[in-house]
Amino acid sequence: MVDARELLAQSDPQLHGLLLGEERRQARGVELIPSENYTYPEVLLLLGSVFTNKYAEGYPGRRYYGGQEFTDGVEELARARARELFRCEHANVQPLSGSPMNQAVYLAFLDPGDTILAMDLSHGGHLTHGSPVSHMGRLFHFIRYKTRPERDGRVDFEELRRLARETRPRLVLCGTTSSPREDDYASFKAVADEVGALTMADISHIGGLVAAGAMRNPFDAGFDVVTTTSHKSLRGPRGGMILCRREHAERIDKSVFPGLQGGPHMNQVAALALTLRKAGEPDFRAYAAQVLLNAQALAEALLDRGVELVTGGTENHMLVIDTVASFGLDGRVAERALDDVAITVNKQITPDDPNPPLRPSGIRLGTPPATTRGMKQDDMRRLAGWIVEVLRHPRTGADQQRLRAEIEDFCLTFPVPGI
Ligand code: DSN
Repeated sequence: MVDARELLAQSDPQLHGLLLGEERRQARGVELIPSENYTYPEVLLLLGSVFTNKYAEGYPGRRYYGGQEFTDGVEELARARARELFRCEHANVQPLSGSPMNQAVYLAFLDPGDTILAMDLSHGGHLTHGSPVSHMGRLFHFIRYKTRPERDGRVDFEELRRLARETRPRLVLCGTTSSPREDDYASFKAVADEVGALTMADISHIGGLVAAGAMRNPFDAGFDVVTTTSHKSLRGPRGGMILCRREHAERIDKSVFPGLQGGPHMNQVAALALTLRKAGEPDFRAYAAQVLLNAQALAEALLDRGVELVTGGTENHMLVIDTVASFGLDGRVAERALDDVAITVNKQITPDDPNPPLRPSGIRLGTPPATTRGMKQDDMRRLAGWIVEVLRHPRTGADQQRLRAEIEDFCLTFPVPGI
């Protein structure tokens, strides 16, 4: 059998070098970006499999091209596993990623100009939740609610109710991309019901934690639609899923294809099917519980060292450090200082941030990838120590190299699956 790696090294040494570099970076450093993870070796295999060759427009049993005897089986498996895991009546597993996934939901139910109530970007919402720089923000009329002025990350549901009565949204959207709080789905549903709006929860960040029963499931509060990406806490291939009640199935499916997308990426759907099987196993439930324990340990260790966390702690897998308040550094400088010692985080805007998005006031950290590598609470405390040390006294020269080597040695004791 031809060794694909050797082939790549011969046919494109430059690209091969970049692949080796990225593998080395992932193995020697630690990924603390909360939306990332290290996927399963089987997912890497399926992503690189012959399923990538196949066009499969349509849905199982209703395709536009022939040769679907295996792709139909793959998609059926993924759909059935998603329904069981998230306890829902219908699953569309074709969205290519998170943004088209959310777009497909809006376009399934709403007309241009319709009103959607969604979380403000700086308070935790996503770009597709109505940021003016997203096409969705131009197409629909987003009213963006915020968390309470106390900066505790909670939503003021009286204020939300007032906004809903005033603006009569057709859709009430919750779910966040940078909030360390767990959503109160029942209260969102009560507000939406009062004004006759549909309910949608974007649980992209916490999809794996919900699947494992470690966090609340919006369907328990009677939500209409739930969206989640598959590559974050769920640990799968890049992609998205739209989960919904049976009555919405046809609208959702038509909106994804032919409304928004062409052929699904069947290699990705196959990898998702595998991911969903793994997510139903006891090991994954233990993993999700450890993700939360690690986030608590990291938060406590940072707070003990006087670090200011937005919302004062975490209820999920992520935390946001106000680096300006804690260290007098903007998020871009903090991200770079940590990158220099092999700790990868991302700069993050904070609620009503006075600074611009590329030079915001904070950084965002999360525990799913480190937990995948087997790190536990003691390791989080060690990481917290390094983070504070570096941000208090950003390192340069030989001093930086010494610390980087120490952190790399630590990381190398936790192998990256698939490398
Ligand atoms: N890029 C994702 C995140 O980091 O949260 C959301 O789009």
